[in-house]
This record gives sequence, structure tokens and C-alpha cells, in this order.
Amino acid sequence: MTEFFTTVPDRIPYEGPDSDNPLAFRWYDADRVVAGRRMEDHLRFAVCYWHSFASDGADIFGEGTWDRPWLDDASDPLGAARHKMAAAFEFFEKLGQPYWCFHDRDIAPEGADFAESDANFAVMVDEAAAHMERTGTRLLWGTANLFSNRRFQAGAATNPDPELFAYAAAQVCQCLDATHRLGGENYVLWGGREGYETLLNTDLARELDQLGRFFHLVVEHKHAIGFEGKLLIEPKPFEPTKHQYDFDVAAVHAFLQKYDLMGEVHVNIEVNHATLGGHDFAHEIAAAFAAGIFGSIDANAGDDRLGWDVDRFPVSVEQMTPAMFEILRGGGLGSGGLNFDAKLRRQSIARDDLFHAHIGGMDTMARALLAAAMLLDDGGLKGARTERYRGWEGDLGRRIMAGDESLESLRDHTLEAAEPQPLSGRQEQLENLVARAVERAR
Ligand code: XLS
Ligand code: NI
Ligand code: NI
Repeated sequence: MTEFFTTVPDRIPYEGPDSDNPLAFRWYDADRVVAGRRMEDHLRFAVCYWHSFASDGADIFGEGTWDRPWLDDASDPLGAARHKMAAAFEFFEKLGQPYWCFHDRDIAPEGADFAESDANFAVMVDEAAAHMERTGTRLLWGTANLFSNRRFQAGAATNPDPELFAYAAAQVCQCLDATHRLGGENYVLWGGREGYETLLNTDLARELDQLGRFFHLVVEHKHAIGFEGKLLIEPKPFEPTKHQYDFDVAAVHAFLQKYDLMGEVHVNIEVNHATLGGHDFAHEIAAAFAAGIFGSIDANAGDDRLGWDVDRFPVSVEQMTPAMFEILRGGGLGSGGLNFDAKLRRQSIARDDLFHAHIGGMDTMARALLAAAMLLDDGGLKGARTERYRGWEGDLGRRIMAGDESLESLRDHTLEAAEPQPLSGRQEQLENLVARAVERAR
């Protein structure tokens, strides 16, 4: 097998916080038990195929910069796809993360028509099955690319032309089957171009109905083939369209309720999508757990001053700790995982940069997990929150929630009652608790 990452050892070792080895983990220790579970089972890391292997670093102003020889091989697209996959699995084996994720068109080249694209895909799914068997890497999720090709310029399920709806359905049919065959634990549907640019040409109500119909077809097919993984929508507020229909967790929750999809579809929350939507990442996680639709995470980071999806690798333990805390508080990732939907900067052109990026991302999330577990254990945060709502355990609170009070009865109560006494929200004190956990997590 061709060795692509020749300067990197066979396996990235764990060497502990005092290590100066740039190609070693300092915090991610797969077998270490934290809050009752091995770190690997808590974090369920995945590497994404699209940014790391299918892209060449091109941006809207300039051509690709990264050293990716398989992308140049245009005369033999399937040969190039095999070469790309060999490099990807070499990377996975060396990094040692348990999972990967792909789009159908990342792993196999688009053909002259659907039948040829599908035949290419079948070849590469076989190839992936063999690599997975050999290396033990598992599939966190698969997904269909329903946005790159120009045929999808006006959307997939929400397209004004039903032929495009059919095309998208055909692709999802094949990709869901492949995900099932590869033992995928989830199947993701990011909205891609399901949104609009202008109402002058858009029938918003009709497009949402089409989207609801599409999801029912996916749910029916999932059950027909016996796929037991979760179906996940990935909310994003905008980009590429100005108005994406799956804006955020709350919008997806409303959509799932309106189209009777609750229990069948969950969410894949991406950090940079949450922040673009004007939310804290932790808010989106808490909103998903509250709605009963939490599914999985696309781990990355935005940039405080750039208003687009920059997909950096996560580097801030301070930012990730409150999010990991919400995940633990919600009961953990379940069948979801932390997929690095993140890309190198355009100037990071050396082969081993891909390792440094993932090592940093994994160490950041591992350390955030340690800090979050400490917060969960310490009781300070939990106690403060319980205390804050203590009134609801009393007689009045219970009667209100049981439906035993009316506006009038509450007016009568308030006429007699003493003036309510506000209590401190203690935000700064609680923030100090978080800072202490970040400091002490080891
Ligand atoms: C784009 C999305 C995409 C999905 C998979 O912003 O994050 O990469 O994760 O289609
Ligand atoms: Ni994503
Ligand atoms: Ni994204």
C-alpha cells in the first residue's frame, strides 16, 4: 500500500500533558475512564472525508494549495478515488480515531449520468468496506451531496422541478443503503441548498411541504431496509442560501412537529452553524436535549470576526467546556459522535498539518470533557440550579404546573401574598466555578 503520510509514526501515541512531542496526544487518552466511561466511548471522534481528503484548499479567490496528488489524476477518476481512499484510511489508522464520515460524491467520482455515478459509488463502497474491515474504523454517518452539482442550484427536495426531487431521492436511496451496509450509526441530511435567495421567485409554503414529504420518504426507506441508525438534520442559518429552512434547532423542532416527524428525525449540531445563527453552541445542545431531538455533533469553530462558516478546528477548551457539560448533563452523545467537520487553513499545505489539526482538536475536546466531568461531579453548578428553582417544589409551584390554578386564582393569591424577594443569579460566581474546572482538569 502506498504510504502517503511518511513523516508520521504508525500510531499517534498518548504521552500526557507534559509531552513536547507535537505528534502525540497530551489529553486524549482513549482508554482512560472519565465519568464512568472510556474517553473514546464518550467522545466518539470521527474524521470527515470532504474537508480532509476531497478538498484541495481552494477558496473563492484562488486555486487549491494543498498537497493532494489523488485530486490531480483526472484521466482515471476511479483510480484517483482509490488512491484518495487509501490515503484516508492510512490517516485514520495512524490517528486512531474510531469513526469516519462521508458524502457519496466525496468517495466516488460523479459520472456522465446518474447510472454511471451510482456504479462508481458502488465500486467505492466495496472499497470502503474492505478498508473498514482491515483497519477497524467504523462509520459514524454517511450523507448524500445534494448541493455541489449545478443541477441542485435551486435545491434538492425543495426544487421547483419534481425531476430534481426524484434525483435527490435516488441519491439518498443509494447512500442510505450504502450507509446501512457499512454499519453506519447515523445518516445525516444537511439542508444544502434547501432555502431561497428571493421571495420574488419562491413559494415558501410549497417548498416546506416538499421538504416534509421528502423526509417521510427517507423515514419509510430507513424502516423498509431495517436501518437502525438515527436520521439527522443538520441545522444551518444561511450559506449557501440566504435563508436556509433548517435555520437552527428550534426551527428544525418546529418543522419536525408540523410534519409529524418527531421520534424519527434528530439533529446534528455544528458549532459554527450555531454561532452563525446567533446562538452559543451550548444553547443549541441544550435546546436539542430539551426537545428530545439530540443526535450528534459536527465539531469545529468559527471566528469571532468572520460571519461565515470558516470551519476551523476547535482550539479553545474554555469555549468547549460549557458545551461538553451540556452533553454530559443531557446523558452523553448516545449513538452520535464528535465529527471534525473542520478544515485546514489554505496555507497549511504540509502533509502532516492534517495530523496537527486533528490532534489539537481531539486534545481540546478531551480536556473540555475532563473539565465538564469535574463540574458535573463537584455539585456546585447543580446545587445552584436546584436552589434557584426550589420554589417550584412548594405548594404554589406544584399547583400551577398541575393545572390547578387560573389567572383569577393567581390574582387572588397575589393580592394576599407578601412582595416576592429576588435572589442573586450568581452568574459570575458560577463562571468562576467553570474557570476553576478548566484550570484543574487533568
Ligand atoms: C456544511 C455542512 C456539511 C454537512 C454535511 O456547512 O456542515 O459539511 O456537515 O453535508
Ligand atoms: Ni457539518
Ligand atoms: Ni458547516
